[in-house]
Amino acid sequence: MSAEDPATAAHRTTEDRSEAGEGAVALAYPNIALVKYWGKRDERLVLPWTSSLSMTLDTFPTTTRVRLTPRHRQDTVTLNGKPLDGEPLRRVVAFLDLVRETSGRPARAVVESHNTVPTGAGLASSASGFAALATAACAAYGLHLDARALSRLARRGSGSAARSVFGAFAVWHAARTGHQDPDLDSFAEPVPVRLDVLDPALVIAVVDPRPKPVSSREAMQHTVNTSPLFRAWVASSRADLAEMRAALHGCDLDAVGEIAERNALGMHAVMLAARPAVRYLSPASLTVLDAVLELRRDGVSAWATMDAGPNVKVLCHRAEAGRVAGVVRAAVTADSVHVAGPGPGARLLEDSS
Ligand code: 2P0
Repeated sequence: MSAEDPATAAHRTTEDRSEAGEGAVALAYPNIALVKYWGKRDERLVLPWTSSLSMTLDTFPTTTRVRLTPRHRQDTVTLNGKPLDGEPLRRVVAFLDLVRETSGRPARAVVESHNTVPTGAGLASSASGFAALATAACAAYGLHLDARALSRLARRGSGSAARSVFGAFAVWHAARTGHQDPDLDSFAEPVPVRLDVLDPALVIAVVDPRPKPVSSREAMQHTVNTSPLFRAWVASSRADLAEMRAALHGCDLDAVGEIAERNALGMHAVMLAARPAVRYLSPASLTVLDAVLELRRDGVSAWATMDAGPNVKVLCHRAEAGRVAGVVRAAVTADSVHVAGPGPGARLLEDSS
């Protein structure tokens, strides 16, 4: 086996390249919402009822390669080396169809994605997954989008992916300006925060890494359709977002944590009121919540948030993350406890061969 001479590679023609497969590789990180997204007003366009705000992490990235294969009649998608099928495959193919329609290039693709986070366990794997896919697919299909347009596109794959296009803190607008085309009006953008002053960390307690029994997509629509508390959730979420922005602007971690914790508990309350109830929290989740309460009683700024799964993320100061992780680890037989800080937005990697 001999490596290709770089000079030869540089002189390959466009035709040669498309035979070999034009491609791109992208990296994106998950995000954890401090003001949650739970409920769509338009399922096809993935338009949410409420705006949400999150922190993109610096751990658990997804790397995705997209290679065009004009001679193939179908897309091929693998996740961690295993072929996707069923609903997960359908979602990726529908997303690629959207990219094909927008770019005017009908070629099918081979998608290879690698997640470093447990998939489907409420640890935001679809956020990093679709942010990486959107970034790589745009490059592979020659679509030049600015970050806002890229976040709009990523949104169509998975709502929370719109936020992972950006690093650190980002807000995803349900509707930014009341523009007559709601698709154009719902995108994410960065929320400027003085990270050195806020000094945030999330201690992630993986109490159960197994995929959730009900997908968040299904669970949130069931909540919209049946929970009598849903209207109240929409109203309280709007108020939480306004207060969260002020707390972030003031670099007030206690206020950020207090709003995040009540917002997460409110989301779970709305789910619990659905008929039948959607219950993601487990006894271990509640044990971690008790430990967090105990930490606060001891004067540690620690606040919990939970997504569509039993795992708990504890917001605290980076300087205290080791202590918080120790307390959480002692409280539950957590599979693993990780400390994450604010991470970067989605980006293309150099190796785009
Ligand atoms: C969030 N979650 O704001 C909320 C909190 C889970 C709980 O966004 O249907 O995978 O693909 O738009 O983005 C999970 O929902 O749902 C989610 P779809 P997604 O992070």
